[in-house]
Amino acid sequence: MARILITSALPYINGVKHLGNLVGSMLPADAYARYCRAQGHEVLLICATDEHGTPAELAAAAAGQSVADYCAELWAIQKRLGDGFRLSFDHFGRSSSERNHKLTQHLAGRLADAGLIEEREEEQVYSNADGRYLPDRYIEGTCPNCGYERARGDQCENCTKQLNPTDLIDPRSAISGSTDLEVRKTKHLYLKQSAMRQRLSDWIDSKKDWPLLTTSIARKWLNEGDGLQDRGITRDLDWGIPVKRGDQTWPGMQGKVFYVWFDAPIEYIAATAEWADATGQDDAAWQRWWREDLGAGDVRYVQFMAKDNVPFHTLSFPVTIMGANFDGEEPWKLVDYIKGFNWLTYEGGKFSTSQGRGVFMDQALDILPSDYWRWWLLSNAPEGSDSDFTWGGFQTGVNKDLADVLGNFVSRVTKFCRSKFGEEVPPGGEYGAAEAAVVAELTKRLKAYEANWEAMEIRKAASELRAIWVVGNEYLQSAAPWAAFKEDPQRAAATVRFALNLVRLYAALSHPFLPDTAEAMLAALGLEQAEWPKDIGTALDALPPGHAFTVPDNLFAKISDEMRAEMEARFAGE
Ligand code: B3M
Ligand code: ZN
Repeated sequence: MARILITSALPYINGVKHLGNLVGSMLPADAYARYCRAQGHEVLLICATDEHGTPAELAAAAAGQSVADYCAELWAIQKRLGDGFRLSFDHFGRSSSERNHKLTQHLAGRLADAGLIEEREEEQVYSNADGRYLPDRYIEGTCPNCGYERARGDQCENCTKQLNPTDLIDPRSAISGSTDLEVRKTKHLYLKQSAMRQRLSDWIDSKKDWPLLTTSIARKWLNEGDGLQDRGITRDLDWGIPVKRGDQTWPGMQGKVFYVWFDAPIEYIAATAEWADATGQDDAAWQRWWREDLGAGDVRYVQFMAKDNVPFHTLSFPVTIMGANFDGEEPWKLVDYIKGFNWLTYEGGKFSTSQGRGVFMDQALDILPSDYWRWWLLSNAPEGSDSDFTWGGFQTGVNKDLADVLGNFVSRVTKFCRSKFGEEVPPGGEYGAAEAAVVAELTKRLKAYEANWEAMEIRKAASELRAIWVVGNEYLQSAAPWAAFKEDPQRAAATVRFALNLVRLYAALSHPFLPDTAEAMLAALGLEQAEWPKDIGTALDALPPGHAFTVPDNLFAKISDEMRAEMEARFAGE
């Protein structure tokens, strides 16, 4: 039994997230956590809303609310939707929490003590038309690195380079489009990332098992050009965590807040403290996940995120973590494995809130139960490359995998049993060669399925699971108890008993992907849970003759062509 800490990238507060956001971090983190729990590991799954920065301010202004009220409301909405998708977070926190204020200020103080923070007079863009400083991503312009014309002031989304706003060529306000911008002088704190370059580089080199997607992005910014740049970690904004050094004021920093990307990853830790608070535990309870000197030495820490977040998690946040331990007094836990994702596109293009293009989490749950989405999204997760959501592909995935394979199997065996033997696992007959062959095949497939999960190869895990369901269908098809029943009812009884045990096995194995369906399958079998199989033969002997069951409602409804067409039209955008 291991201890596994899992964090999902924190969804930004400004609005309901779309399916691409969901599959890029939160959903796979949940599925992996469910798998790990099923193995008997001690798991802590943490997420939170990322509430600071200009987008939150602007979204609140657009909604005519104070930023605090807006964030509270959107947090509640995101929490409810996460619950709707069965995201099994141990805690869904808020980066605006008191815990994060304190911890961010504390770590900034530690970094200053380490000599890793430097005050610099900075030139910052002020928009006369907008009457405000324009931070980071509210300045658009041409990327100096790759020439992309719509690069943002914090990062170029085309080449992933982290930028400072004044790096942009031909800048304009992303709020008003105005080019009436002036550069004003203002003082800010810089984190001397460059001083940690060698340590970061050695650390990345030591991660032999990390996927190329992750290490190549990190190496790129460590090694290209002048190497790793220092980062401004404060901003001239009202909303955010006030710049303090521990609990002391920071001279010259009055009225400024920390940069959202400085405090957001710290919220992984702070949210764990929020979890301890919410569950009536003391500090030791969260520290044993995060402090190597306080019990986190044996924790394996895994992060899930989309690829544009990778530089912040392989470079910036590790600088905070490593830097804060400059004197060996505060050994915070560094990430052990980063699972990065590419993009999910929508019908060949981008999801867009403003154009109403693509499906967002609230809409998805209004249309179909969460397991339908979970299955398609996870079995098509953008792992090796981008994937594209199409209604046609979704229809095929739901109808073929869920309805025709899993749903059909469960329905056939339970209905047939009820009609011939009643609603109890039938006695009689013996398992023979056909059953032995299924046990042998599933033993092999279970190994592969587990190996895919261990490697966090989610698409491969999904296709292995599908193959495991197919084995049951093919078994039932060729054993054909409906035909055997007349001449050899004992044989039919053994087949049905074996197949009912397969339903139980499938519930256990499907649970990381399909938690509600797994629960419905178990409920039909009168079980509360089914442990993960250690041995297929034993697992398929679990339900004894006489065990009562009920026939569940159809597990999945098929998506019709009419519905597909209607949905295609509804979400196509302007
Ligand atoms: N909030 C993702 C985004 O909105 C960002 C992740 C933070 S993880 C610490 O682009
Ligand atoms: Zn670029």
